[in-house]
Amino acid sequence: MYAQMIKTAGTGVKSPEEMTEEERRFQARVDANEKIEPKDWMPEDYRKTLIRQIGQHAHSEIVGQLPEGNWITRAPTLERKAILLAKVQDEAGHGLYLYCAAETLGVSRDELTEQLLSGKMKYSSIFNYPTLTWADMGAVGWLVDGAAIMNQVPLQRTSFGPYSRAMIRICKEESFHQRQGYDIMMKMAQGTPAQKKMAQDALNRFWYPSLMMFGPSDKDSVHSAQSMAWKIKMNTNDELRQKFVDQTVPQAEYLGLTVPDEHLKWNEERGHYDFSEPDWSEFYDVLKGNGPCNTDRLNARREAWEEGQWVRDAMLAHARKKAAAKVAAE
Ligand code: FAQ
Repeated sequence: MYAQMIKTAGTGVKSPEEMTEEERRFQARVDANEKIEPKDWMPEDYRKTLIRQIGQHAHSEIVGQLPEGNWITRAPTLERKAILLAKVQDEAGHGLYLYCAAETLGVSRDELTEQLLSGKMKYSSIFNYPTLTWADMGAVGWLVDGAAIMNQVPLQRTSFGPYSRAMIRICKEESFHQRQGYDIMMKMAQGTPAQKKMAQDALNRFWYPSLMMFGPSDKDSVHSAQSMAWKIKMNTNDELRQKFVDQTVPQAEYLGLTVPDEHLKWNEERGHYDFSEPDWSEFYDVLKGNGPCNTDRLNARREAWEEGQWVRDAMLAHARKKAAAKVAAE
């Protein structure tokens, strides 16, 4: 713990001397890789950070259905349609596990949804980009799910039990998603010149937005130091971005496609690729709500929420009726 604290000095992370006895005991449990469970004592900011991250993650899975859902009716074959449908349904399931994990921290799904719709809570920037062609289904599976797995595999070891357990299941499904995306890219890249061009165009448009999924550069990441001290995050944003680039560039080469970065180069000394940073002003602009699809995405979620009100009302009325009948029978 001390090494961690020294490393994060000046980042707002409390030193052991600044902690209360309860906080020291909590940090010792985290350092010993014990899982923190919902009823355990936890610092209020740990709880809030988890609600923010898990809630944002859940919203991403739910909003993330929209760009691919857009192509279900236009998939080129029945088999591709069935696969895409299953993938999009998986994302809905991921959202539900994550909302359940967040609920164990004392926030309701309704509250989280209201915060999403009011713009108080975020979802991943990537889902504010449009999916213009069938090749984009390949790029989303390959790059977006690829980036998601890179981030989520370490989160299987995160300190909060319900989040960690949700991640184990989610990661298994994400790896299938990534493969189906790569398979689409392969078909397109090996297809007609027009299909290969579509695959290249999809890579061109999704490359930098995928790099942005890992969050701002470490120097601008406000939450990383504390989240890593609490093992809510296991790696920094830049570490994961680098791993993603190192893994993905050879995959692009295998497809015969070109990563749209003229500065991309293998650095023998570092044992990593050197690459260009995304345009961070674009990232912050998308976060502010000015991406190409922000308004559409939120409108779609708002409509679904409003149209589903009668279902929630009916289920609540049924639950109340059943509870009243049980009391009457006792
Ligand atoms: N988009 O201090 P940091 C998926 C915000 S799942 C929007 O570095 P942190 C599956 C951040 O919230 C994809 N906002 O923040 C799928 C903070 O603002 P705040 C989602 C972003 O939390 C595939 C501010 O910037 N995955 O794709 C983004 O320590 C295909 C400062 O940043 C997860 O959520 C962004 N990209 O690190 C579904 C994984 N990046 O809240 C369908 C779990 C940063 O103070 C189809 N989350 N911000 O107002 C995490 O690992 C972290 O939350 C990070 C951000 C790494 C995303």
